[in-house]
Amino acid sequence: MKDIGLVGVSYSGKSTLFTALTRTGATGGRANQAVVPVPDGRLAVLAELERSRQVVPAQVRFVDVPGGATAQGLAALRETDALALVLRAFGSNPDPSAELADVTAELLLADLGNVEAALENARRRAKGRVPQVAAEVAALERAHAALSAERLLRDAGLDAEDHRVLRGLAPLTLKPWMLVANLEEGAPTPEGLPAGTVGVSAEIEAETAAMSPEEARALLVEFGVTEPGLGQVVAACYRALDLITFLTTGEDETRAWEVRRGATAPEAAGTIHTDLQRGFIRVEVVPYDDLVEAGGWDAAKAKGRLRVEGKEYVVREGDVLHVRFAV
Ligand SMILES: Nc1nc2c(ncn2[C@@H]2O[C@H](COP(=O)(O)OP(=O)(O)O)[C@@H](O)[C@H]2O)c(=O)[nH]1
Ligand SMILES: [Mg+2]
Repeated sequence: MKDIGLVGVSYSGKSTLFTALTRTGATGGRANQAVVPVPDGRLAVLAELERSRQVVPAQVRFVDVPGGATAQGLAALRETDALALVLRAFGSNPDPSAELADVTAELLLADLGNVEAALENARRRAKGRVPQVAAEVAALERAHAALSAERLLRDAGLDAEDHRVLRGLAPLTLKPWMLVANLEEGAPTPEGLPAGTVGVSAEIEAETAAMSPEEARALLVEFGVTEPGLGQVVAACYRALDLITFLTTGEDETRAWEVRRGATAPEAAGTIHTDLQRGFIRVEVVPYDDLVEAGGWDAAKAKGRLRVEGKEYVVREGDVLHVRFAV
């Protein structure tokens, strides 16, 4: 499961958004962590076709990092897989674009400080003329140059070797980011923010956290909150991660699984159970759209829409998989 860190200036509504997210079925974890199901319309469709008794969505974990932009807060953010930048678009004189610039500057500065320290250290070690250290220095110099020019590391054109060197530093500007505009109830997402910014009214959504789904919907409608903003936040954060989702379906359950982009069929099988990877023989694949068009797994098979793939197969977004294995 991937971690998404909430980041933003004070009073932008991070903790309020966090409370709202706990409404969507968050369970377990620590007080500042919420495990949230990822909305996926495909699951209900498959479950209906295959008469599944249960639906199990993919999950992401949101972290409301204590300490904000303090060293401790930034260290906690480094451990996450992606950041959700929460921008205040409610209350008096909101200026989410300015906030975005401020937060970006803060994260750039945090990375610059880290890279600078690592670079100094590597330069000292490079005096021993060890070739690996020279490569490390070169990578850190590239990162340093980008950050000094106020460029996010993920936009700096770094190569695989640079990424390898930087991995231990877990730079914040190398992570995928998601922008969330925290809206006045019923107000539209303000103009001027980057494409892909998701709007949500965290406070009203948080107020519904303890309500039944019906009560919650009624209150949201009353406040003119018709867009399912919270679900969009979760879905967009999940999309920002470099993941693909494959599906399994049957009478027991229809389920979404996350796997890194580029994963092979045995690796995907391993996310279901290690036995499935160890004893992997082959996988039966029907892309989701084909399965729905055919009217179910058996119908897809009868119509020749089912493919049998081996160990080299690279799983695609929306593949419905049935792993054949023997242990
Ligand atoms: N009107 C309105 N107020 C909000 C909204 N979200 C948060 N607030 C208020 O803004 C203040 C700061 O929110 P909080 O979540 O503690 O911000 P944080 O510092 O980013 O964690 C609180 O008084 C919230 O009630 C919102 O969507 N609409
Ligand atoms: Mg807070």
